Amino acid sequence: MGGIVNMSDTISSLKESIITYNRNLAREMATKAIGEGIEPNDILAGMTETIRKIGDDFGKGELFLPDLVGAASAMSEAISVVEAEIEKSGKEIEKIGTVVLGTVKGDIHDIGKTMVKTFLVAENFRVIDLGVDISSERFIEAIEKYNPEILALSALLTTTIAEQNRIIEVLKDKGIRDKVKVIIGGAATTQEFADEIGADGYEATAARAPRLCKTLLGKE
Ligand code: B12
Repeated sequence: MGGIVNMSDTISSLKESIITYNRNLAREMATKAIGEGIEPNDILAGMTETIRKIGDDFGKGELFLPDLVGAASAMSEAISVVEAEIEKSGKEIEKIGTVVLGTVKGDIHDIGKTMVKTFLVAENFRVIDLGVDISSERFIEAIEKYNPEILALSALLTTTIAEQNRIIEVLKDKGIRDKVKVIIGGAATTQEFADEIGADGYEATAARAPRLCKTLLGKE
């Protein structure tokens, strides 16, 4: 009984830490939530709801860029705790496949992308996370180096989704389009856009990325 009360208390405090840009509290509450056995999925979902609300308020002109930076920084801190926990419990079993992941050029949003990594690692994929603002050249280099089955591209801005399209075009030009399955995601993308640019897959949430990857690899 107490568990349920604590659980919602901890998640509330975690959300509060994002609203108040309190990195220390974010770290502390994420650690506590894990200690209480709350599923990573639920921890991440709670924080996602909060940061989206902050984004909406920013969109309405009620909050400003430093607010987004502060909230994102607290959220990143909490995600790193969740990720470390997942890696710690990661079993040394054979990986399902390799995914090269990054946020496209011109775009520095990394929270959603990092969540995709977290869920994929939890489901036993090897993930090469290139980071943010990644040019098509760097994606190509990574494909040559790591030989991944999947290339995962994140984009949050209506201006940077064009870069997802461009990367697919570059893969075609280089004659390596058939070497990798390309999946896309991020707030500015849709299934329609994925179809339009000829991506192999799209998902609206990070939690569903592993299932998408397994399906594309015929492993489910
Ligand atoms: C935090 C934030 C920032 C932070 C980012 C910090 C960081 N470390 O990431 C900072 C302050 C740096 C920032 C900057 C800017 N931002 Co900003 N930002 C946001 C905000 C509030 C939250 C984004 C976020 O982290 N969401 C939470 C995560 C979990 O969600 P997500 O990224 O969508 O990812 C989920 C799914 O999409 C999916 N997913 C993500 N990637 C992938 C990939 C694959 C392959 C798959 C399968 C799934 C998947 O999984 C995730 C979880 O389920 C959004 C608002 C919003 N509603 O999204 C605005 C928002 C995206 N930003 C916006 C803008 C305008 C900007 C700036 C241009 C502001 C400015 N004037 O300078 C700059 C651009 C900088 C740049 N060049 O990239 C606009 C975009 C508008 C548009 N239509 O293009 C938004 C929508 C805010 C708004 N309402 O106006 N931003």
